[in-house]
Amino acid sequence: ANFQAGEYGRLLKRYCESEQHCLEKLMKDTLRPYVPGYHGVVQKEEQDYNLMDDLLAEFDSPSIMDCKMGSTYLEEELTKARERPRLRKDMYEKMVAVDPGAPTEEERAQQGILKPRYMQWRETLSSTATLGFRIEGIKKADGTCNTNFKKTKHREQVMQALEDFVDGNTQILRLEELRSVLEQSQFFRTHEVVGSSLLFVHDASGKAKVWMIDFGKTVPLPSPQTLDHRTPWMEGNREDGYLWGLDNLIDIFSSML
Ligand code: 4IP
Ligand code: MN
Repeated sequence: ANFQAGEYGRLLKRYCESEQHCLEKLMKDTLRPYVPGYHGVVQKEEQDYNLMDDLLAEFDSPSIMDCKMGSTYLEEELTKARERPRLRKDMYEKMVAVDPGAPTEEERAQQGILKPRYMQWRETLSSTATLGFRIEGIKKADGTCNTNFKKTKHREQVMQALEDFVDGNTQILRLEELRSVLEQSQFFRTHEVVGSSLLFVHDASGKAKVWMIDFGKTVPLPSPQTLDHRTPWMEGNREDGYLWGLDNLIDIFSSML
């Protein structure tokens, strides 16, 4: 597994160098209140971990939702797949399990697909391609867990899942505030943020918070390049659509409440 419980409301996440670098920089950025507190690298049974705050520690039977924001694969993965194409049998199998008709004839013959092809297919199957974000999973206070959102694509379907998660706790979050902090953040301007999620947490007491998590594929841009995170992606521009996705998410939330 990727996680282990730590002490004092902290947890250990399997070490990833990009994530370490991001969290270190984020501790000094205006985004700090929106990311898990970071406490450095620790070793346990020969394995390195990033030590960070357990975001759930301050909640009582929390409901949790993970939304993956913006694009899900790095441009570098496209280049790699072109230079050294590597057929992924595991991804082919995951694709067939969801939609037996999805692979092309060639892919069927190879029983394998390239990673960017799989990632792009996942984006168009879900709401990522049209709304710039997708729901990955929801765990409710009563213990029920739903990770079956691979085909949750249309605005109405997304809204229904969000309504189910919010469960009348309308106070849920201050997403506009997060958006304006993102728009001001030096870190955000200078990084390609891929495969990162927003973690929403609320509990029966009415307490509700949102954090940015998962920085394994968040990488610094060569200076002086910056991103606005809204311009449509074109190969080479490295735009990730993060704020475009957040705009849509805010829009859907506001039409619900
Ligand atoms: C997974 O596909 C996720 O996209 C992972 O992203 C990704 O890991 C996996 O790639 C890919 O197989 P499913 O969600 O459809 O199972 P995340 O870790 O953000 O959930 P990467 O390595 O891109 O972060 P592989 O290459 O690890 O299998
Ligand atoms: Mn990952």
